Amino acid sequence: MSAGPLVGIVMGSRNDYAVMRSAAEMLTEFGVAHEVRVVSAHRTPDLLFEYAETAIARGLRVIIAGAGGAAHLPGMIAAKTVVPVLGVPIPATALQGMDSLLSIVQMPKGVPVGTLAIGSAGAANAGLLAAEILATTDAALQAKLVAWRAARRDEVLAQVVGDEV
Ligand code: RP5
Repeated sequence: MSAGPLVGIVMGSRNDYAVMRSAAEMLTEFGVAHEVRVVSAHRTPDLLFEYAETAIARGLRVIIAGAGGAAHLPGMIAAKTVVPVLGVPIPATALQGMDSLLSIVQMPKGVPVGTLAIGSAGAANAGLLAAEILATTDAALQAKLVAWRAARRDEVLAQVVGDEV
């Protein structure tokens, strides 16, 4: 495995981290090397270009991009690299992330962004999906993912709901 981060987690504002930490926590749970950066499409556009343009050379295999509002960050990163980009809509405005979801999911044909659910569930799933992508070439990681799923199954099977007579 590469010594550097395999997954880049970026977000438009440090305020997005309250949501995006769920992606980082998932990657930490699976021992996937990752980095976390604030990269804003409209506040730091030059950094955005540099981040995307150097992603392959730095060994990034997946980029998770979270953004609120008009949420152009995931699409702009995808426009500048062929590293797979997973987009997470952040509920940061009065529209509670619907604006971000529609911005991210409606990428024109030719520049894909894999779009997750709004908020923490989407961020966690982005982390899981990034691990699953890496696991296609990493049998040990794949085994961890299978074990994790089995543990979730067992939790549900052990649940008792209400009284039975
Ligand atoms: C977007 O605008 C960010 O992704 C964030 O969700 C939203 C608001 O940013 P802040 O004003 O909270 O920094 O760029």
